[in-house]
Amino acid sequence: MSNMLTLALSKGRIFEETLPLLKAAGIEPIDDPETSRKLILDTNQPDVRLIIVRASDVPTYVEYGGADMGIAGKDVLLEHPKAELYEPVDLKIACCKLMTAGKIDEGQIKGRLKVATKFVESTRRFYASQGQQVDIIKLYGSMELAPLVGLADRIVDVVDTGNTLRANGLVPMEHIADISSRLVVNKASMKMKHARIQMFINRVRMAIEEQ
Ligand code: PRT
Ligand code: MG
Repeated sequence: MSNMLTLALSKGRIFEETLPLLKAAGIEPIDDPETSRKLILDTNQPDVRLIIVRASDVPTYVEYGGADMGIAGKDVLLEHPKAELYEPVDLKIACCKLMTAGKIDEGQIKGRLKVATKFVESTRRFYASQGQQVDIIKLYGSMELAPLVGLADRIVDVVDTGNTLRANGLVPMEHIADISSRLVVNKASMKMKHARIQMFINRVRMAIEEQ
């Protein structure tokens, strides 16, 4: 299906915030991923389809050609530093900050800092840039729990309102990076389907400027 254009994205906030941009590019999904169990969504354009994947799998699908394009948070892309991808557009959606956080009353930390996170690459680079040696503990979710039960001293996570940290007695500490979602494109697709992808990029860029 070489004339098919496939866009990979995750459901939830990225899907919701991408819909208006897709609409501006003339693309409207026929199924709703929140109610449908389908992982391949047809659109009003017979040669454009959406695939629904885990947020952290988007770079993998796009790099290896399972999708021509994808939408992924910069936090996710930073965990794939060697991925062979083009990243032509900052969509300025699903914005948040990558931060360190710890307990409000953490007191003196003895020995080497233990940091729990699913963002191992960004965490390693951040503390290396500070010249600080830390032990990184890889988790897949609910990072806020780690300091509360003594698994780690600090966490690195994305923060939006800060409500989740506050609800768990944690405070944001250091700012690591501003995060937003990016359009990523497979390198071979960019050559083979150049006109259509460039048209999509242009329409999405115009929609972002109008927002
Ligand atoms: O669930 P899964 O493991 O598949 O992936 P995911 O949880 O990363 O996906 P999803 O859909 O939750 O997030 C997709 C992308 O949205 C992320 O990669 C970020 O780029 C972006 N984004 C923007 C966020 C947030 N804001 C955000 N607040 N991703 C997650 N959060 C979580 C955060 O981890 C914490 O648990 O929301 C909580 C904090 O929110 P506040 O408002 O309480 O600070
Ligand atoms: Mg999630």
